[in-house]
Amino acid sequence: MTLELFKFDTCPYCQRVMNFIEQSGRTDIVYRDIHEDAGNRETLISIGGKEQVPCLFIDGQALYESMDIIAWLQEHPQGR
Ligand SMILES: N[C@@H](CCC(=O)N[C@@H](CS)C(=O)NCC(=O)O)C(=O)O
Repeated sequence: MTLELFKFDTCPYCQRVMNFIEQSGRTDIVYRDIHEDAGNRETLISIGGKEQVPCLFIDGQALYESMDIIAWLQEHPQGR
């Protein structure tokens, strides 16, 4: 399963998700910063349909909303 988190670092909702990821110790999520790389922003908009972050791509499918992302990650621990 491929997990990619579209984010930027000063976004408090992104921080919430990234803090959760860090605390849970999981290492299976690739970060895609939309401010550091315009290509990431374009990918987010073209696939997700809007520029909002955080957005977790789960095998290329977009999941928005920080609390929904955290809930999904809790339900899908790394390596299971
Ligand atoms: N309810 C959302 C709020 C996310 C949000 O407002 N993100 C801001 C950045 S801090 C954003 O992407 N704004 C641009 C937009 O919504 O198009 C969440 O919890 O994830």
